[in-house]
Amino acid sequence: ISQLLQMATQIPASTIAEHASKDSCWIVVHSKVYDVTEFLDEHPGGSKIILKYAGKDATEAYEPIHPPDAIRNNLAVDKHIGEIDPTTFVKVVKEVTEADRKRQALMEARPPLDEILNLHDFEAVAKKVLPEKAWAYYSSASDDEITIRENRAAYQRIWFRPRVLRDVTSVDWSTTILGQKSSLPVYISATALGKLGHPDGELNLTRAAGKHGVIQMLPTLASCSFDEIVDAAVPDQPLFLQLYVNRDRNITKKYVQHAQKRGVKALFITVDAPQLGRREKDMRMKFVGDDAGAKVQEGQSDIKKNEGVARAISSFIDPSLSWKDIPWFQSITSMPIILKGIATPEDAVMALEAGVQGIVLSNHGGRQLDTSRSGLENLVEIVAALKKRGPWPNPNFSIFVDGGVRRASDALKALALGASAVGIGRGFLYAFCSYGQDGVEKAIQILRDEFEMNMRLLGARHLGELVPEMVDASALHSHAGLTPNDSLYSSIYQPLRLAEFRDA
Ligand code: PPY
Repeated sequence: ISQLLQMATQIPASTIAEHASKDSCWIVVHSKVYDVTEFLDEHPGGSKIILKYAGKDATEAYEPIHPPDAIRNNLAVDKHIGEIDPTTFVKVVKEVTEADRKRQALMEARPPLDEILNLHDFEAVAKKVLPEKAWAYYSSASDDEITIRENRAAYQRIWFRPRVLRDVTSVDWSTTILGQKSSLPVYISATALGKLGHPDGELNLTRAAGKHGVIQMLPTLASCSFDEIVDAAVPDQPLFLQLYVNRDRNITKKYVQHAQKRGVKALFITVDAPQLGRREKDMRMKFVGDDAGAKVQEGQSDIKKNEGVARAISSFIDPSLSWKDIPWFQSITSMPIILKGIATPEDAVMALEAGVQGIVLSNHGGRQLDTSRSGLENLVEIVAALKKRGPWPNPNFSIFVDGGVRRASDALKALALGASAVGIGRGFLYAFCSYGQDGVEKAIQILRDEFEMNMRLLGARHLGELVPEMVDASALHSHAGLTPNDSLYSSIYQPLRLAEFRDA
């Protein structure tokens, strides 16, 4: 009741403006007034960025990075001051910059959707139309970005061995993933901060997935709130959840149990990010321009300096997470548990023995440990190790692969080698950044067409007919030839020179 009373209090803009310092800092988000003075030092993105909006409406800056309910949930009720008096409210109109104008013109000049032929096309369009900081955050990978490029290259080292004369009039690429029907052997993998790239954020994915029978894995760090996304799903639309484990296990417990109550079908615990990798494209953004991303960390002496969007908000993730925690997760939920970010047979066997329902062979889209191998390369060794441990395929233990998947042919290679399904993160993200929900629907349609053609040409009428003999993976472990260039190093390396004549 006291909250209702407070929220009913109408506060004139002039009063809010009086609280514009670090000694008393009020901000407005979605017409509500909050006292964030004591929260300033706790803000994962630093205090500077909040102080920029002290005494003002912060909605525009808040929206892309936070779910709508984040402030209400994180701030004690007595800091919810009331509602802004609408008669005094002057909406902060964001200044239209030259970059905004350029982006708008590019949006209008985008290729029509029917000229988009593959998932790479979405990336090319997104690269041009996204705000610089969004592109830097989404596209960046760690260190020299070797692994992100290797993720693609690995698929090129596998060759098909197609079978012929099999009457491929009808082919079927539908499947079940963790017991849930899926029209594709592909799920939408979690990517964070969707509103950096499109005002509807992750909802673009949810709506397209619901319409076409595809499963979406919701990210812990979505821009939309968890409930908003679940509410946008059609009845019985299966959703999975990606989990970053909070240092405060009570927060994690509540989140997981709420997800289960709302019908989420599987929990993918991220295990490859005890600390966030250094994504230098994202970090460089600090030096560009003079607004939020540039100044967030200015003047702070701690580790948040120089960190870009991702690292600035990652401090809640618990680096102490260990195998010992798995029984706890099993005790708080009956959802299937999948460990996302397994990279060795040793850990795959430990996961099996821990009694989880599956693993994702992933290197986090090349964003964590650089020069770690591709999930595809690890798949071959991991399947071999698991085969020694019991029945194969194991109906109670699924292997997924993500990283670098852009074509149905990529997925077919992973499936032939033993994966149950593959995840695509950036491919779908770029589809909605460039064309919203229509883009995602188109991406799904493209994959369908590619599955149909490739399965016919491969002689597999359904996914059960994809066998290891249909691929030649003998070059997979050979990194010579297709190893991606180290482009940063190459551009600064001074070549050796031969002896020169004196007067040359
Ligand atoms: C990533 O950027 O790779 C993520 O997994 C999401 C994220 C975003 C911000 C902080 C921590 C993780």
